[in-house]
Amino acid sequence: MTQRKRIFSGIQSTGIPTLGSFLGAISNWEKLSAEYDCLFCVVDLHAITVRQDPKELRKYGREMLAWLIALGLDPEKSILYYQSHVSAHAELSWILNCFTYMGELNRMAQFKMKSAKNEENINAGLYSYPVLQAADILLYQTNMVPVGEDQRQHIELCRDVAGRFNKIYGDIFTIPDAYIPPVGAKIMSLQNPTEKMSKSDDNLNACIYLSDSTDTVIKKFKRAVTDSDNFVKFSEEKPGISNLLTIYACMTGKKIAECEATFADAGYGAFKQAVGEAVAQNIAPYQAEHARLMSDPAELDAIAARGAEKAAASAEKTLSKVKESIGFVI
Ligand code: AQP
Repeated sequence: MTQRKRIFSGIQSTGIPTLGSFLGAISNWEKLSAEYDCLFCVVDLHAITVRQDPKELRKYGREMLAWLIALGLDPEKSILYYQSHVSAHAELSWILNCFTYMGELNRMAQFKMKSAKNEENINAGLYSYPVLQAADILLYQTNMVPVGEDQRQHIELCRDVAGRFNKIYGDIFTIPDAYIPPVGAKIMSLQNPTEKMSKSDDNLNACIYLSDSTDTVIKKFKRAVTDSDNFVKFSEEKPGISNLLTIYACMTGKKIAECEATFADAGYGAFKQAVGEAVAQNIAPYQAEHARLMSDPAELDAIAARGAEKAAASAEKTLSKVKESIGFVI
């Protein structure tokens, strides 16, 4: 029997997931979970690289797990768990820190962006975030990592570190490939379409949260920043309209050119209304399922505990190989 290939991916418990993380990552996790052996992780260790309120962090952790299930990840088929429940992540991260160069980390775009936003708290964790991410992935002998475009650079670094380690110690880690979707890999802010839509954006209008009501979704799309020529066309010079076209294409399963044709004579008002309605309609059933799951936190905790147990057993195998190869007394 041939073994199924393995997928790992994670999402931070820093808030309610956005339309960006849904289209760039989670919707693909759901599709891929039918044919791969999958682990999906709420990466709460990553979340604390930015200061978090303890109550909120715990609340968003459970909420995120509930979102993953509501969005179609089946805990009977995929392993779902919290990163902090499997200590091997932190352990391998330390080891890989010793195989990652500061020059490599200095080049990471996310570190530059996040440290510019958090000048008062540029901590070592924020700097070595990609090393922990590499540990997350490599612990499970992952073949493929489905992520949004913003994570491409981190996956490249993970591959480099794994390759370096293997060169010294033999074939310890599987070298993973990134899976970046052809459409929807970078959903942009509705208020600044040259920046990524981000769940921790201070401007609530910039972001569609999966929990937003139909009215809120439609209002946010109506207020979306575009340009003034009133022509619905995908182009580099029209980042706002191009972003809305991408969202509409993902929501309806149509090609961008088809969407352009549909709205060729419509004007921006009608186009924005249609995008808002398509998104609201699409996310409503997930919201109902999320509310149902959140009404039973004990069951969510039990799912996470079962997931962590399976993940830890798998992680331990890689960690033992790593420790043995390095020369730790075992
Ligand atoms: N706007 C986006 N478009 C496409 N993909 C996106 N992802 C996030 N935003 C977009 C993808 O979602 C996965 C989980 O991301 P994350 O929440 O762990 O971290 P992030 O990329 O830092 O997302 P945020 O929303 O910007 O979080 P905060 O505000 O806490 O930093 C990843 O695969 C990511 O590519």
